[in-house]
Amino acid sequence: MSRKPHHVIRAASAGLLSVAAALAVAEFVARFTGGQSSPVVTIGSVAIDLTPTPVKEFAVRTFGTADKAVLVGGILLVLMAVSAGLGILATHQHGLAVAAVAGLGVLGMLAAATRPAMVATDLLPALVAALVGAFTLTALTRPAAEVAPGRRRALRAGLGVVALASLGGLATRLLPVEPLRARFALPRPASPARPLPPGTDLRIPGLTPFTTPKADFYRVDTALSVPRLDAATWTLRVIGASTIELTMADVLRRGLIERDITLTCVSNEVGGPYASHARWLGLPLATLLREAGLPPGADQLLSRSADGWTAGTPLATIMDGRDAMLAVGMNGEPLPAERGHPARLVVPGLYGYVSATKWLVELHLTRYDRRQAYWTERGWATDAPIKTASRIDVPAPLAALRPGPVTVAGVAWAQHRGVASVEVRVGENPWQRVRLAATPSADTWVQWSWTWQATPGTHTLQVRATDTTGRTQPPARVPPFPDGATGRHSIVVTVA
Ligand SMILES: Nc1nc2c(c(=O)[nH]1)N[C@H]1C(S)=C(S)[C@@H](COP(=O)(O)O)O[C@H]1N2
Ligand SMILES: [Mo]
Repeated sequence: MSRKPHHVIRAASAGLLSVAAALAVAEFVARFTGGQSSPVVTIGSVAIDLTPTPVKEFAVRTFGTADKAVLVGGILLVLMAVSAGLGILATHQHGLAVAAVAGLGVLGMLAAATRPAMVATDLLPALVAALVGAFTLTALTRPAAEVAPGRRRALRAGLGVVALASLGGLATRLLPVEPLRARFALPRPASPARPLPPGTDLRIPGLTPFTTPKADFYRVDTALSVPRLDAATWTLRVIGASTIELTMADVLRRGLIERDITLTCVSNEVGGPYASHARWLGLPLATLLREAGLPPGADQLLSRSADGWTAGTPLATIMDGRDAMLAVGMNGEPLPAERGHPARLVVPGLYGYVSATKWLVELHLTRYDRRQAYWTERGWATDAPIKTASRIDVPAPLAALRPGPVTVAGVAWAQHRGVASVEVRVGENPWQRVRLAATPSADTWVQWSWTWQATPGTHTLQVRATDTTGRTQPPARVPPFPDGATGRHSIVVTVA
């Protein structure tokens, strides 16, 4: 082909600019229609839902909590490549290229239309993106000879408008998100948590604190854009033998309980970070479900989030006397937006994907043979009690230590059964029982510590916990899919 490189670069830039302007204006519109309607978010959400489980596992393992940023970055990269290509196409197949840019916008509309919680206005950002993209590409790449001078001026004015709107769109991305409306006051619990027993937190440098600081609490969910529900207009539908509907005032009026409960994600690898602790305030779930009435044959509580995500919890577990709750408070405050404001489920002893629905809007008493939840549809286990786990936090892996006394410490958990003992082993030496810190209940993790008389050399330190049913963590390493990882955490250190 005889085209000069700078022509190609100009054409590619025109394509890039058109799609960038389209996306920026879409962001501006999404500022009004809600973050969930941004085309990058809807396309990303479709990608998340369609991604095969092993790939998702790989993403969580490799990128951790940055998985969402990586996904959005990937989508933007693909879009950039496609739009540069369309810009080049426009120099010889003008109409086709413009149609293709508009087609990208239509794809965005399709993505928005397939979101479970979509409303008609969610289509607007992608629709506007399609129009802006097609117009901008036309204005930038139409051969000058074809355009009458008067039209040319109009095109230029139009481009100016698009440029301004794009700047506006970029600015809205940089603005901080608005705070949650109606930050209701939490009532005093009818049944308060007992104060943490003395010695619950050993406060050893490097050891995971007993109560997780707000900023460090692990976050795992499929929401690319955090749903921002208004507690003042929020309602919860409970579908049982009868259907009842509650407002936040209805929830807060009932007797609330306050409990210490440690959450854990099924995707946590041996030694991984996806467990965190908080003090939760909420309505006992069993009371609420009895109020709606348990339909005969119901064995599953299917809970639904405002963004369409679902979890299935065994009804028998919820009703067995444990502190399963509809939580509205966390560490003395209303739930933060990313924790499910204004209400979520918390069920001690079960992994989050079968128990901890955030942005909760519906509870449905049903049967496992009738309805499946989000992750069980994707092959994860129907029943998922948290497996016993233990982790070494200090010393750090590959630490260089001096001979003599060394503090070894970490956490262990076996929610609702409780941790009975933790043992540590250096190399092939006998297992040593370590000191367990105090805990408020069996529904939390426990800190442990041990003083090791370190001798020169390279050593492997290994940990294992035994729960109160007498079962010790098995040595076999299994990955998280489909019902949680097993295996023993170990670290290597050198003493010189
Ligand atoms: N709406 C909604 N709730 C959800 C999820 C989700 O993807 N969407 N993920 C669940 C999973 S897998 C876990 S482990 C917990 C994590 O809760 P956290 O993010 O508050 O730590 O939330 C659960 N609740
Ligand atoms: Mo999870």
